[in-house]
Amino acid sequence: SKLKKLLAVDLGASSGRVILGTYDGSRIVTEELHRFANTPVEAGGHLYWNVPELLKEIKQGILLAVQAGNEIASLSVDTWGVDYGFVDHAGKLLNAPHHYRDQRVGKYRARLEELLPPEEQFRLTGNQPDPINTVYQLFADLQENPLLQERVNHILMMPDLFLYLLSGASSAERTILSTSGLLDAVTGEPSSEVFSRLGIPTRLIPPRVEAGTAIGTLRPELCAKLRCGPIRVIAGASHDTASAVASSPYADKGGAAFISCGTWSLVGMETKAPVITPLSYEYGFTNEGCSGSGNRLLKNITGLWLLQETRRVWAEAGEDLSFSEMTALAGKEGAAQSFIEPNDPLFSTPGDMPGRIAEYCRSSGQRVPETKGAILRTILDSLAKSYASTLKELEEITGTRIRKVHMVGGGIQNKLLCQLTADASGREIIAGPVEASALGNLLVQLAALGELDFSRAAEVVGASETLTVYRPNK
Ligand code: ADP
Ligand code: LRH
Repeated sequence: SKLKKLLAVDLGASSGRVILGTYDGSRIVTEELHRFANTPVEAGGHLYWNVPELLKEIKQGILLAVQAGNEIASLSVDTWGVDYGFVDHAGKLLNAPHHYRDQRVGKYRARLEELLPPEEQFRLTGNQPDPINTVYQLFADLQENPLLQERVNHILMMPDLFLYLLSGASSAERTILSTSGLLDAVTGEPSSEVFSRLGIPTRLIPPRVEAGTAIGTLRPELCAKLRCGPIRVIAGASHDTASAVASSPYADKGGAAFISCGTWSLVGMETKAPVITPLSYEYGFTNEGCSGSGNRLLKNITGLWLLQETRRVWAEAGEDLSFSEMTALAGKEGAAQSFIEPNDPLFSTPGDMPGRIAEYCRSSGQRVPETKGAILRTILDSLAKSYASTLKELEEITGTRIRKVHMVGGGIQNKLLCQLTADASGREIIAGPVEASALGNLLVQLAALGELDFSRAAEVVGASETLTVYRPNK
């Protein structure tokens, strides 16, 4: 049969990429056509997405695909959760969208939680209350600038915004919207309770679409400029984590957990329905949507962000180490002597991670790691420990025994981290794919085009990717 060629645009914090997928009916061959920085813009003490620059890079990726003679059937965009842009009544993007690490929300958090206490947010939406969530950001924006209510026609979550800028079609895709803290856990529709308590009009959310909906085609002007034929634009599993889970090669979802390992580490399981119990709340789990009908029960753990910021700070101080050099340094160290709690708020904003790690160890009465290797080992061992305890919590919450753990994402290139995770958890780790979000993005597009029955997704991933198994050392 004819080869199908598709583009996945995956906008991660460590980089954005445009990946070409070629599907022959049983395997997907991926080729990275374009990788670019996705650095938030700092202006006036605030952090924003650089939308024009990213759009330029996405177009460049499409151009590279076309110039190489590929006939592209469709494309889709996935990004991290929670962020959004405002669209005015004329259909224009209003303002630069904020990045969730921006600090404006702090001022309005107490007011929001007075109107809608955290326990109630969880009960209503299934989302773990977190000041980065859309609901917190949106409330803060509308409080800070009440005129916005009149000027804004609707919001678009970031993947939906890029799809809109590429196609002109507005949609609210479910997986990305499921990170917002705005949806009713039972109906999957905007929670009237949440919106009315916070005085936010529900009209701000465009019509919902399921993951895998063809919403339009690339704008004709753009096709003319890029000299390409019509390219379908598909709302995929637009949340990068939903895409990553969609490409996790599970044999059996029942006894398997995932660790999506990138800037964040998302540790969780697929369940049939949201798990909203006092214990899942207490342990800090959230419920998000899968492509298809399932639920992602997971915990957001501050992940390789710790390494990214450490790397940046060291580079600024004159020593530019690659991630593989950092892994090698950590590998020469013995096991960590001191541990951090990755989710401590101390580590959530950009800054001097090595300094903050020292501060954390000092104030918790632990030895302060002195060398670069020791600092890196503290980060990696702490992450592995945190994954291990989260897996135990998952077992407790769901009453299932986790027999296998699929680790996916860029972080699995850190073989030390994979092995430490196997050791700390006492479980077998199956690592792969690395570009899980892009691959999931492609799989959902193929299903939307009618080229793939999604129940075969794991089989296709298995045929396309090399998986590595890590067994726990005693
Ligand atoms: P995101 O999608 O959030 O941008 P990725 O899934 O691309 O993140 O993962 C990025 C992380 O992968 C980096 O922070 C880094 O820790 C890790 N990584 C990337 N390349 C390597 C490498 N060659 N060796 C070890 N780790 C790597
Ligand atoms: C991972 C991720 C995660 C959260 C966070 C904001 O990239 O999407 O699932 O939503 O970013």
